[in-house]
Amino acid sequence: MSKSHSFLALSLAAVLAFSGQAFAHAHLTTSDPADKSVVAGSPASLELHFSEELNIRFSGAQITGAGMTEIKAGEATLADEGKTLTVPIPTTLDAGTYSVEWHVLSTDGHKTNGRYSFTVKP
Ligand SMILES: [Cu+2]
Repeated sequence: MSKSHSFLALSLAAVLAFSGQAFAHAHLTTSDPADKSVVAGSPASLELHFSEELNIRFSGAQITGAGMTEIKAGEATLADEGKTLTVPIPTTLDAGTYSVEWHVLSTDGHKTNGRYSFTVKP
């Protein structure tokens, strides 16, 4: 490979890496309850706001309470042009810390996942 060719290859790789970060995957931008927040009372639902439109068939969130107890959530729906994932919480959450593990498929075909937590005040 000549010098100019390897430079071109490097530039292309840099451009791809940058565009991948900027446009590609659905990133969690904000949520309600927010990460590490303390809320008064049990939330009726989770709202997760993403940077990209999601495919609902392959997107969801799992809520886990103290002692790894699984919280049964309702059926997730999309709003806000497919960028907001709403997960109903039909049960009343006791005081304590809950973790939310989300996984989504954006409409560009990329999967992302993550985790955050919030606390329900006694
Ligand atoms: Cu992507």
